[in-house]
Amino acid sequence: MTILFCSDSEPPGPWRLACARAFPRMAFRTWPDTGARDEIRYALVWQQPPGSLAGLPNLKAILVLGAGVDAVLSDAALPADVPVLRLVDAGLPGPMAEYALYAVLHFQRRMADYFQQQRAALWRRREEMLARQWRVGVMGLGVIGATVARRIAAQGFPVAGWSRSGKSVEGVEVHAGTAGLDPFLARSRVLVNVLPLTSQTRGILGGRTFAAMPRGGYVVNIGRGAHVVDADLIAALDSGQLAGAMLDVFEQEPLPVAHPFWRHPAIIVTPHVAAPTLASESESQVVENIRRLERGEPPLGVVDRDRGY
Ligand code: NDP
Ligand code: OXD
Repeated sequence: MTILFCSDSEPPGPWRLACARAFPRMAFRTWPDTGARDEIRYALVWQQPPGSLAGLPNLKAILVLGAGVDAVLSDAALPADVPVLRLVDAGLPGPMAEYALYAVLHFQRRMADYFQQQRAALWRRREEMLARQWRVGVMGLGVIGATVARRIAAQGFPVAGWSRSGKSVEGVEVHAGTAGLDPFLARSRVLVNVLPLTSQTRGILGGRTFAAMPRGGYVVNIGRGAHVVDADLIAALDSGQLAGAMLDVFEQEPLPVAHPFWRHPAIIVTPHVAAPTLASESESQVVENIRRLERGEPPLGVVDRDRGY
C-alpha cells in the first residue's frame, strides 16, 4: 500500500516523516517516482502536476494539503469517482485573520501616508476615523471567513459578511446570495475577500463590485488571484473609486516581474503568505482521514465537486 505525494511547489519531507510515524507499513513515494501504480491508495496533493493522478486504479482518496481546491479541481485528468478531501481549519483561520486585521488597521491608521511622510521627514497629522466609523465587509463566511469577521469585529469595527447561505456569525451583520451583494458592498469601506475560487466567484472583484462600494474604499484579497480582474482594480485605484489594495494571491504565482501590481503606489503585494499550510498544524487531520478510510468510515472535509468548494 502506497501514499503518493504530488506537488509542484511543496517539499515532501515533513509529510514523509508524518506518514512514516502514523503508517509505518505504508510506502511513501513522491511523484513522478510512483512505483507500482496499482499499489497507490492515497494521494497527498498541492498544485499537483496536471495528469499526475490519472491511471491510479486503486486510489481511494485525494487529500489536498490546503483549504482551497481550485487548482486540484481544474486538472482535466482528475479521476471522477475518487473523493477530494480538503483541510478544514488546520491552523489556517488564525493567521488569515491576523493578515486581514493588519490590512484593515494599516488602511484605517493611514500607515501608507505616514511611511511616505517619513521618507520626506514630514511631520503632519492626518485626519483619522475611529474603528467604529470604519465598516468592513468579509466575502465568504466559511471556516476561515467567519474567524476573520469575528476577529475584526472584536477590535470595534462594524463588520458584515456575505455568503451563499447567509449562515449567522455572532457579532456580524450577515448578507446572503445575489440579492444580498449590493447592500453588503454599499456599506463596506474595506472589502476582505476569503471566498473559494469557483465558476461563480471568478472575477468577482471587478469593476461592478468596486463601483458598488463607497468611493475611496479598500480591497484586501486573501482568497485567490483569479477573483480579481486586474485591469479593473488598477482602473478603480487610478480613478479614486478605490484608495488602496493589499493582495496576497495572484492569478499567476509567482507574480511576474513585469506585472503592474508590483509598482502601483496604492497596492501592497505579499507572496501568498497569509496562511501557509504547516504540516505540524495539519498532519493530524490528514492522518485522521486516512485512518477513517482504512476503517471504512466517512472522511472529513469532503469537497462538493459540483459546487467547486
Ligand atoms: P469554506 O469552504 O469553509 O468557506 C467558503 C465560504 O464562501 C462559505 O461561506 C461559502 O458560503 C462562501 N461562498 C462560496 N461560493 C459562494 C458564492 N458563489 N457566493 C457567496 N458565497 C460563496 O472555505 P475556507 O473558509 O476554508 O477557505 C476559503 C478560501 O480561502 C479557500 O478556498 C482558499 O482559496 C483561501 N485560502 C487562502 C490562503 C492564503 O494563504 N491566502 C490560505 C487558506 C485559504 P456557504 O457558507 O453558504 O457555503
Ligand atoms: C490554501 C492556501 O488554500 O494556502 O490552503 O492558499
